[in-house]
Amino acid sequence: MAPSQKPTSIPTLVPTPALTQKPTATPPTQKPSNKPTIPPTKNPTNTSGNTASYDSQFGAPKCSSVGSVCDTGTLVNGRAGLSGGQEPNGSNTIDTCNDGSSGSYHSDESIDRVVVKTADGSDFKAGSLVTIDATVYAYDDGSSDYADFYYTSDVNNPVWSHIGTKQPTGGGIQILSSQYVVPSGGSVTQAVRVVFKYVDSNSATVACPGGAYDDVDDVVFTLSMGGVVSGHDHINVAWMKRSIHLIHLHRKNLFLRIAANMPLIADEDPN
Ligand SMILES: [Ca+2]
Ligand SMILES: [Ca+2]
Ligand SMILES: [Ca+2]
Repeated sequence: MAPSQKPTSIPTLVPTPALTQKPTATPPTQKPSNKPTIPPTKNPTNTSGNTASYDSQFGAPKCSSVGSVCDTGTLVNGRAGLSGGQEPNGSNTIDTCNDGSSGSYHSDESIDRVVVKTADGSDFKAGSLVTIDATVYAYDDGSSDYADFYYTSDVNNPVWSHIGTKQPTGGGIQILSSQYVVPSGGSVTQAVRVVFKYVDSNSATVACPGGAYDDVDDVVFTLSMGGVVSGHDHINVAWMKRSIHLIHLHRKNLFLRIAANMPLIADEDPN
């Protein structure tokens, strides 16, 4: 049978609008349970991944609990005074060093994130090999920018030791890394510093260069104090307590036998 109408020679320009019918699927019928599921545990069992929080006493991000990682997250994003990218709590330095305030966010230099972590995944302690990853924004093609890495083992009176200097291989977001070994004999809190600087005529490698495009960000983290928390030491303490208890029992047994005028028996099990 032939169609009654001739198709039009000009197709319509606009497709028909979307379907107007409601979906036919049945709506959810179940009532939610009265009792919620088991509440979450109070403390996460894996404490190794720490996100830093701003410490107003130090003026910088700090990881207060012991772990193998200390991550600033977004706490150091941008630079103090930077147009469009004001660093929260800038300058984020544990001393009086200040950021430069020239330029604009993600056109000029900034350190946006710093992650400090042990190379072997164990908790921070004296002797740990530590990796510092600095996420930076490099100006232009990055060829005029340098990242200087520092550490201090005295956060209350910081003297910064230079670890190394890295240059970005391109412009924009880059991750620059350096490693150092946590010295022994320092305090339970330690700190690292990243300086990201625009190199001009006076750009010495100093812990606070003070250039107009320079960003300085510190991270404070906490060491595990060895002897107190390791599993072996718990076992040793338990073993020593039991040994002392057994010696006391032996002595008591000995005195009782002497008092009762009984023969002394060597190596008797006091239990
Ligand atoms: Ca800063
Ligand atoms: Ca400061
Ligand atoms: Ca920064």
